[in-house]
Amino acid sequence: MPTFDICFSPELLPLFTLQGRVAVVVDILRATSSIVTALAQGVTHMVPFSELADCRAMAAQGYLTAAERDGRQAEGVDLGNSPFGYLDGVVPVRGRAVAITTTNGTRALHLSAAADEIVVGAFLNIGAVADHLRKLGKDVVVVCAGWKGNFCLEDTLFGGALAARLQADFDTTSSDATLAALDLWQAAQPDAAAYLLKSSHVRRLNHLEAHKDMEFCLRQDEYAVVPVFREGAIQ
Ligand code: 3SL
Repeated sequence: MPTFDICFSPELLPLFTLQGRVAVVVDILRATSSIVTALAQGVTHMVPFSELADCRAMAAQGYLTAAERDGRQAEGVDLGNSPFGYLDGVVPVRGRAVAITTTNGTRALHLSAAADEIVVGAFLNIGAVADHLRKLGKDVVVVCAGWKGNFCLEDTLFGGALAARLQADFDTTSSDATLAALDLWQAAQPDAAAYLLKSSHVRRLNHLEAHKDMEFCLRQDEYAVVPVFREGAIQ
């Protein structure tokens, strides 16, 4: 039976062997939720950057640019990091390519480069991701983007929710990280959104009046897309 493990922070990645495994990169608030939403809305592909200047420069090649720093849209780009940027029609996105940079999410994608496949996960596409992982049948590591290297509740909660969906097909009992995330997911029931109100990132987003984003990012199975990061692009 393939194994299921969770890396609570990108800083812990040196302790994991990604080769031979599938990495599911997750940044529930909000990078991977926005990427999943963007591709579900007809964005052709996205190129993640670590540096703001590299992201901005892609405008010259016809890309839309999306950038967040400290929870706010960066200067001089088309979109921030809210999933609603891809839904509200203010910037038409269908058929466009997007260059994106965020504080933690795009960094976690790049740091997972050694994995056999890098899947972009969110509550919004959790069922589709689970089906995809069952088909691949390989060992899985959920890579939590966290916040500036720290553990965060919402990404860990996603790890627990995904493990709960895969318990029949994967070994979810050999890793203490997975066991802890499964317990956290149980503790968060019956209302994971209410549970997450106490998380530091939700407090940060509330401060930025992004409560609507938080509620949206916690919806499960909204989209069937399974974005994969390969050869520099997510599609
Ligand atoms: O750090 C990130 O990658 C972002 O998702 C953070 S925020 O939700 O836009 O504040």
